[in-house]
Amino acid sequence: MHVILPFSSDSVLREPQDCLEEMATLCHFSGLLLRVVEKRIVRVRRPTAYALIGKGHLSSLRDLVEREKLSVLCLDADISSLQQRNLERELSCRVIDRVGLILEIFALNAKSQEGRLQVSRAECEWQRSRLVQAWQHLERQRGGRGFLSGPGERQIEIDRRLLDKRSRILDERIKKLKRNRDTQRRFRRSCHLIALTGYTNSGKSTLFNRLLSLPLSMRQDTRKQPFLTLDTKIKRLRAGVGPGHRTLLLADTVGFIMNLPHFLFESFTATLEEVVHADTILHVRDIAAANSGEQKHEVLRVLKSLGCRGRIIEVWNKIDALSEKSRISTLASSSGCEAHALSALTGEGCAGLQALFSSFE
Ligand SMILES: Nc1nc2c(ncn2[C@@H]2O[C@H](COP(=O)(O)OP(=O)(O)OP(=O)(O)O)[C@@H](O)[C@H]2O)c(=O)[nH]1
Ligand SMILES: [Mg+2]
Repeated sequence: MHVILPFSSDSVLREPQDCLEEMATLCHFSGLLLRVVEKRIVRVRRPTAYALIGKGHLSSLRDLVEREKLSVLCLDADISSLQQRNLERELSCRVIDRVGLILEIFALNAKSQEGRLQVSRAECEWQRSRLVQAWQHLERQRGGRGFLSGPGERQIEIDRRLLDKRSRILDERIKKLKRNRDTQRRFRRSCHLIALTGYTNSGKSTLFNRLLSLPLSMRQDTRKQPFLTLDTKIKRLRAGVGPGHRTLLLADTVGFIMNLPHFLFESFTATLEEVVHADTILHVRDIAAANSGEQKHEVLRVLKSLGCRGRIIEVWNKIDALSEKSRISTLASSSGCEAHALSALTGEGCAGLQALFSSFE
């Protein structure tokens, strides 16, 4: 049995309820066979170095774990490995944080060699980011050999060196694969590259399949799961008809989610390079999602931080899932924003987007 505990402070702009639902989804698809038995919002005003939460919260959680016989506790918070250890000792159950869950999903969905290497690289960076806080308590202690360093400082150095070594090995292997990718990209340079990007589950892969009219065996997987697509897939796309038709390239890429730590993007630079180098970025939005606007801003923030230079065109997907009233208003506002409102699932509105492709240089 499991429980979810998003921690939210007053400074956090997101709705706690949205965070809870998102954590429940992440738990469900983590591959850890978690069954959510309770979702609870615990407000942490002053995080503690020991276990993030104070004595009062710890004691009420201890009661809950005992009463429900919980085996795992998932937190919507970044915790150091020291805080994790302390929480696990205090509560007598396993503790996993949000990034830990996301990494579990990444590991589950990484199919290619490059994808798996990038996930391992991200795991190294994650461990390293948690190390810094984990040994702070020992760093303050003096003693042992050396003049300035305490035992914590030596331990953190050992751990860091081990992680550095592993990161270097992974980097070398990723670099080798990247060279192949660069060669392929040089061959493709003459073709206009369109990258499908957007929030996870917005319908990028469904649109990819639709625009390419791929046969069943070659379609991208589009089950309703976060981060199902981890490896970039590129296919030729024919725009226009007759002898004057053009050949473009269409790329399906990894999706984004709120507040992903930057190291995760850094570990996935090889995959995200296609987005960075794209001539046109189709920003696929789930226009029926309750927090669609919030998702848009997160995606734009990430695209900016990646240094994307391509022209961004918005695609308002899932119009079939809207009520008749919001559908009419969405269609009206889409033309004002030069966005393409469509349904990748039913095909409605896709012809307008395909017609636009013929004008791409
Ligand atoms: N109702 C509706 N559902 C859609 C539409 N497009 C996609 N979906 C559904 O949304 C879910 C996610 O679709 P995907 O195409 O896998 O989304 P994605 O953006 O590629 O997701 P990740 O690769 O996991 O980031 C699936 O259950 C799709 O069937 C649409 O136009 N309408
Ligand atoms: Mg996908």
